[in-house]
Amino acid sequence: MSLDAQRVKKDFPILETLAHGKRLVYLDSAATSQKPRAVIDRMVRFYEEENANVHRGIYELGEKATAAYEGAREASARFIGARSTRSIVFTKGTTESINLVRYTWARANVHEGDEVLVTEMEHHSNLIPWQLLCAETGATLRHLPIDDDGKLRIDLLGEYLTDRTKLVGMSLMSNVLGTINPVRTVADAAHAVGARILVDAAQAAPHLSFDVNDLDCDFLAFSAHKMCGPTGAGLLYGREDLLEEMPPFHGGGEMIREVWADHATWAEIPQKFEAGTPNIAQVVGMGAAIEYLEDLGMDAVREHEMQLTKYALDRIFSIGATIYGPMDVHDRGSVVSFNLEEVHPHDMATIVDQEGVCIRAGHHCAQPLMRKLGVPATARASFYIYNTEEDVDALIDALEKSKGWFI
Ligand code: C6P
Repeated sequence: MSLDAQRVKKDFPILETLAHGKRLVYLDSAATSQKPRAVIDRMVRFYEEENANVHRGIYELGEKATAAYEGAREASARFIGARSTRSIVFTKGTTESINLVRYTWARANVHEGDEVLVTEMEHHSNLIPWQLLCAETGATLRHLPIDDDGKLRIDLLGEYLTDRTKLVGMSLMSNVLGTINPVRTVADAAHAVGARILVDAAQAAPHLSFDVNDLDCDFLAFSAHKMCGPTGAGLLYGREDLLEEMPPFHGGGEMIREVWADHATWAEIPQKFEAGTPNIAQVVGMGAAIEYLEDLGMDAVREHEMQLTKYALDRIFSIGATIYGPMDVHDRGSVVSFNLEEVHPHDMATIVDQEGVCIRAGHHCAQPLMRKLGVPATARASFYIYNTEEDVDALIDALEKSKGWFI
C-alpha cells in the first residue's frame, strides 16, 4: 500500500502549529522527527494508568509497567528481525549504544597494534568513541575513503581490512550524504579477517526496512527520537553470544544476579546492560513508534521517500545548488545536503526559517567529512513520512528569497 503523506501529516499535532505566523514546514527530521498522536497518547496512558518501576514490583501495577516495557523490546526485536529479545539492550540512544560497545566489548578485545576501521562519512558518535579507544589502547584508527559521489570505496576494502582489524564501525545511512552503505558486503569481508562489525543505524532505522540477520552485523544501534519516538530511548542490538561474553557497562541495581560486600555476579542479558531505573515511558513510547511505522509499512515509507527525494533533488539542483552525495535515489535516503554558492548555510537556515521552513545548517556532527567535501558547513533538508511536494516547494520558494538577499 502506498503512503498518503497528507493523511499522515494529520497524525502529527505539531504540524498544525505555525512558525513566524506561517505554516510549519519541518524539514529537519534527520536531527529529530516529529511525534504522532499515537506515540504521545501512549506515553500519557503509561503515566496515567501503568506507571511503576519495572522488574521490581510484585503487584499488579508493577506487572503492567513491566509488560509495557518488555512489549517494546518485543516490538524492537521484530522491527529489526532479531531472533530473540535477549539481543535487545535498551539505551538512551545511538551514542550511548556505541559507547556501550566501546567500554565493554572493545576494551576487552582491542589491544595495542590492532586496528579499528571506520568510514570517512561517520557521524562523530561513531568516530569519537573509537578515537578514544585507540588513544587508550594503542590501536590504530583507519578510515575507509569515499568517492566523489559520496559512496564508499568498497574496491579498497581489501587494503583497509587486515588481520589486525578487530572492529569495523559504519553507518547504514549517512546523515550528511544520505548514502546507503553496502553493510552486508563489508560484514562478510570483516568476518573473513576475524573482525566484528558495528552498524550505526541512526539514520537508517526511521526510513529503511532491514534485518540484522541479512546484514549479518554483530552490533547495531539506533535512537527512537529520529523515528517518531521520544528522546531518551534507543537500543543496541548485539549478537547473543557476544553480549553473553561481554563485561557489564554501568554498575548498579538490576544488572546483578548476586551481590556480596566485595564482589558480584551479573544478571542474564539484556538486563546485565540495563543498570538502574531505565527510561521506562520513553521505551514504551519507542514501542508505540515502531508499531506506528509498522502500520504504515516500511516499504511504503521507503517508496514515498524515494519519490519525494527525487523531486527535492531535482528542485534543489534547479536553483543552482551544489548537492552532496549520490544523485540516484536508489543509493540514498531522504537527507539532502547542499550549498548555494553565494549564501552561507547558516544565513540560509535563518532566512528560510522566516518563511516557516526548518532546515539544519552546520557540520552535522561530521567535521572530518566536511573537510573531505572541502566545505566548512552545508545546509541540509531532511524529509520524512509527513512531508509532501508542497513542503519541497515551500523550501525552494524560501531559498529563492535567501538568494535574493545576497545578490
Ligand atoms: N544525528 C543529525 O542532525 P543520538 O544523538 O545518539 O540520538 O544520535 C547520534 C547519531 C549517530 N549516528 C548518526 C548517523 C546520526 O545521524 C546521529 C544523530 C543528528 O544528523 C544529530 S547530530
